[in-house]
Amino acid sequence: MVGMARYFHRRNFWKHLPVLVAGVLAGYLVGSNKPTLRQAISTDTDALVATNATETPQVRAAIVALVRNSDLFGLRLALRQIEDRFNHKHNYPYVFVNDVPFTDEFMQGVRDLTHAHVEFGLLDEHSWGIPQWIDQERYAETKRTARYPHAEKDSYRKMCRFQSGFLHHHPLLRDYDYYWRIEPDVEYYCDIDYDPFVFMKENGIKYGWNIAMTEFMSTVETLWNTTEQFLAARPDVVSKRNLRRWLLDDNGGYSGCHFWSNFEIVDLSFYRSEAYQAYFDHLDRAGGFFYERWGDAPVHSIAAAMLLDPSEIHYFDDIGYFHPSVLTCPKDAKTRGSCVCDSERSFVQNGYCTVRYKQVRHHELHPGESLDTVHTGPVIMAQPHVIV
Ligand SMILES: Nc1nc2c(ncn2[C@@H]2O[C@H](COP(=O)(O)OP(=O)(O)OP(=O)(O)O)[C@@H](O)[C@H]2O)c(=O)[nH]1
Ligand SMILES: [Mg+2]
Repeated sequence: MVGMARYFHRRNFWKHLPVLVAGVLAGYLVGSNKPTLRQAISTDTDALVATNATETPQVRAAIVALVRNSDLFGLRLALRQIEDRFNHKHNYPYVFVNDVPFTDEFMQGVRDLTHAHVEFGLLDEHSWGIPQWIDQERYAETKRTARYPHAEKDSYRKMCRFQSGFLHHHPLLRDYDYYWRIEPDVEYYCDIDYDPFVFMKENGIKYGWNIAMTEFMSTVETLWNTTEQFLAARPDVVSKRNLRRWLLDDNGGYSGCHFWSNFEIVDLSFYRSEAYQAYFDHLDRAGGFFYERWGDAPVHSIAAAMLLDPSEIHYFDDIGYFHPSVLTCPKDAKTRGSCVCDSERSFVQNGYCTVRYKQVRHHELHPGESLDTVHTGPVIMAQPHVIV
């Protein structure tokens, strides 16, 4: 509303009035109040309901991040883009949470970039601590000897555990049915001219992703075994149709394939379900968030793959996106449309986990994409993921 009032006060409004009237009239004549077909380049080919962008939130949803005060600049970069590419049309609220109080500078710096409602929250010790059943000596030994990114950090492990099991229960998220996760320094390369929340709701989609790749296997050495114990103990929660085949390699071992959770759009009823909670509790008790360095991305992904029907999972391959070191970009977007990215620079789109996902879901493969030709070795990452 604030934006609208400003617009009316600008001289531009009067200049554009004839065009606006003509547009409204034309829209009325062609029946623009009916849903129009979504202009998507998506190859996720399940039968999907068309959706329309709207000016006010249609779904109880929020854009959410766990962040540090020191992330202000990176978050402002990300926020500017998500506002320009999507949220200025919708005004979905933002929720930011932190393990220490946000500074006034941080809160102001975020609020300066949006008209949407913004809330800032603090975590409790229960959701951010190291549980009392963790053997401190064993954990210290892991931190001392492990050789993978963030191996020595308590905070990174607490972050992964929090995002796996607690973020969706935060009191500030209580009134929301969906969230869209963002992170500092991510970029959005294309206009998003439909509402992914409405799209998910209308199509019964519970988990939306757009980057898939393999995990550093030394961070998840026992994750799959621990999962299998759970699945054996709780066959009642395993989806009859599931993406188990995507999680396993040709030898039946854990492939490490996972959806990157720095971008995920989720129907929170999934994470708040008894099945997901039981899975998280089982993992948490096993201690792998600390004895290894289980990430929220593989945890969310295994849960989505095993507890949801594949039709409840959607690949948002029409959303051009970058998280430091990895990008994804709609095919052929380099020279047309609103995107400013080049899919040829994306190694994940033709990567093993994406192609295998499409194969398992029986998606049409693009020319040149086949499991015989994709890169199957460990993921090659830029700094800071170089292991010394
Ligand atoms: N409040 C708070 N947020 C954190 C902490 N550690 C990480 N985060 C946030 O959690 C999210 C993920 O952290 P990142 O450091 O980006 O983790 P990552 O993307 O797996 O790793 P990088 O590739 O190194 O960026 C980001 O939004 C961070 O701001 C922490 O100790 N406190
Ligand atoms: Mg990150």
